[in-house]
Amino acid sequence: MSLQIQGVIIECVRGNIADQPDMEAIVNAANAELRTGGGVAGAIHRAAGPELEQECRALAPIRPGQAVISGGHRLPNRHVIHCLGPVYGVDQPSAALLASCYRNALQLAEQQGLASLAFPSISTGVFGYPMAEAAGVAFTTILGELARLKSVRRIRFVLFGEADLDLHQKALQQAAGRA
Ligand code: AR6
Repeated sequence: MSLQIQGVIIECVRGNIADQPDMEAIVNAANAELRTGGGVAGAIHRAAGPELEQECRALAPIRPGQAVISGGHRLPNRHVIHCLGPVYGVDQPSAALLASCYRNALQLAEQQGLASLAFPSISTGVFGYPMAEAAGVAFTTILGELARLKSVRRIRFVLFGEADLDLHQKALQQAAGRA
């Protein structure tokens, strides 16, 4: 599914965030140390190779809501934008911190003049954020930033499962209806 809003294509697809060769940057659901891990971080670091962790050492640690940018190394993408999402119910206020991940990631992409970036559903795995709530925060935040975007023209959400994809498509439609 794909919508064009204020000149920006926003799409939801099912797949692996580490396998998005047509995107200039992908976003990592990182840990504070920017090391490899489970889920998204594991998939990205495995595909990028050990050079990614090496580069990230100088950028870590980061705080919940923050984002930093690195090269893509062996990934097909020029950059990886690493976001530390909030641990649900622990890093408070969770919604504001999650929103700031999306805002900061978009800002870094703009600073680099990137045209496309792909997000996973930050915080909804190990960090326990209920996915419907997280998707609402993600799309409301992104739609709120669209007017400020100059270089970013395509934003993709990459979801692992069919149910996750379905939920994101509904959340996007809902947020777009309100915008
Ligand atoms: N592609 C797309 N989505 C994925 C993939 C993938 N390859 N793998 C998992 N997901 P998580 P978090 C989904 O746990 O909650 C890590 O170990 C997954 O189903 O990767 O922000 C780090 O080291 C879920 O919906 O990120 C941190 O310590 C979503 O992506 C911690 O986990 C995010 O799951 C970060 O936790």
